[in-house]
Amino acid sequence: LQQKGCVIWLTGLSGSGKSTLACALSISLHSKGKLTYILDGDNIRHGLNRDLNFRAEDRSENIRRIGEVAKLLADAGVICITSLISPYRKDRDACRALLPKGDFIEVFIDVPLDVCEARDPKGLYKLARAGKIKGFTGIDDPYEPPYNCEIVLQQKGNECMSPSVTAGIVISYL
Ligand code: GGZ
Repeated sequence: LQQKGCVIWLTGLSGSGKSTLACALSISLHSKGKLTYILDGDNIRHGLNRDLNFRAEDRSENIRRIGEVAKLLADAGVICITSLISPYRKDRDACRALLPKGDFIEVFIDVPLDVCEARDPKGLYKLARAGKIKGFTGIDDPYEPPYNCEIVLQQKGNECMSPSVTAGIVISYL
């Protein structure tokens, strides 16, 4: 296997399209013969991180562990794609610091809150607005956008960004 590993770190609100982009990226990279692996917060919270909740310290620990796993995969030559809200800048920066310069590609999926909330694929925003979920990112918990990330995918207006287009932007960066 002749492949250099790296971490593509997707960050953004719930419903911004991180998982969809992760899948599109993975499929496209596979078609180019690349080995990839997706670490998705929602899945990993059922296994490795099932002891963690959504309080600030638990989110930080969730991100720290996934950052460490991503580093191991990248060391093994895998293109590791992470799909986590990862709302706190300091946690993302700590994961970046685990990797050699250039091997951590932070991608901000910049979709306005009102658009994510209108999509509400799992009905979680509705529950959060009703006070049935406390500490929901964007509603009553913060999201800190990156200052200096490698790629910003910015959605303007209500027109959905096509995952094949956004995946293409990330792949041309690579
Ligand atoms: C944010 C929550 C919460 C709260 C449950 N806040 O859109 P989803 O459903 O499928 O993805 C969200 C997922 C967030 O997990 P992460 O591991 O990515 O979060 S973090 O990086 O902050 O650790 C959402 C669901 O879990 N979910 N409660 N309170 N998202």
